[in-house]
Amino acid sequence: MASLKSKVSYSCSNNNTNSVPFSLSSFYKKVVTQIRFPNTTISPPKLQLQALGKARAKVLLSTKMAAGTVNEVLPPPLDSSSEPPPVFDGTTRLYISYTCPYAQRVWITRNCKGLQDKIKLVPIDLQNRPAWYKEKVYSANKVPSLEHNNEVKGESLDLIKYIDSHFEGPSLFPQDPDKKEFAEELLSYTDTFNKSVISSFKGDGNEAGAAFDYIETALSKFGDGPFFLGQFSLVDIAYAPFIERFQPFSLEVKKYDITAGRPNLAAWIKEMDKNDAYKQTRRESKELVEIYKKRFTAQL
Ligand SMILES: N[C@@H](CCC(=O)N[C@@H](CS)C(=O)NCC(=O)O)C(=O)O
Repeated sequence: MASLKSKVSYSCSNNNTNSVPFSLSSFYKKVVTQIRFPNTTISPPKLQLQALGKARAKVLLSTKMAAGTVNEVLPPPLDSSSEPPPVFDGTTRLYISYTCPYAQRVWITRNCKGLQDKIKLVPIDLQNRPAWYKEKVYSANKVPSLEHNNEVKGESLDLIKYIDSHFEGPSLFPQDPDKKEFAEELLSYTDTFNKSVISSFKGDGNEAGAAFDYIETALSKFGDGPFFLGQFSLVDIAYAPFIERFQPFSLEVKKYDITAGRPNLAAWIKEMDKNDAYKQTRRESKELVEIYKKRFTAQL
């Protein structure tokens, strides 16, 4: 007997019901524990629709959508030949680049909160950037930026907090004061962490081990892993796009396994790999390694 539970991903909770911190969790649990399917050759989505009937299927699909589990058709990037979108027409737009880790943080947050219908993705080709992006949208000319309520805001760490607090969907920031304080510490450490690792990739030193040790220790701070703060949060989102790049590059080019001797980090990566909202934002690690090779190997 395959239960629906194995087919529905709790994108933000990673199928780990113990870590589901959100009000939606009890709803998910109710839905998934009520419905079971016999083994069959029918593909899972079809099977789900048939077995559920229209009304319940609708509930399930919207649940999957809210949890970021429905695969979105991603729009092609806009380049110098593209017309600008009708900026400030009331649409909320998230300008990203598909390969930018900073933009990815905001994209994951949007998916995790189930805001696919509320926040429109506008990918930009940074290599062939449209002039209107700087002129009409975001004068800093970087991604990510968010067009919302007739304003455009930038800076990924500010944006993930902004989206978490200004939009519906499960809260991605802890309530507990100790965890809140540690969340801020971890968020402000992200730049130092990235710089240390990247400088070691450039061959400037050997700070990467210490930076990964910091993460390993942070992951055990409250003893309620696998996430930084027990529950999945903005902190996991802030680190994920970078660790996603550092791990394969380090292994392939530096012959250094960042998870060796770091069981908490290994468990965190494994858990993050199950997160559908995050998975939809990921690129092939081969592509990411190639980008880093171009950026760093010339300097090695
Ligand atoms: N501190 C910014 C960094 C954003 C950033 O550097 N984005 C890169 C792409 S990954 C960018 O837009 N670069 C274009 C440029 O610097 O011209 C944030 O956290 O959002």
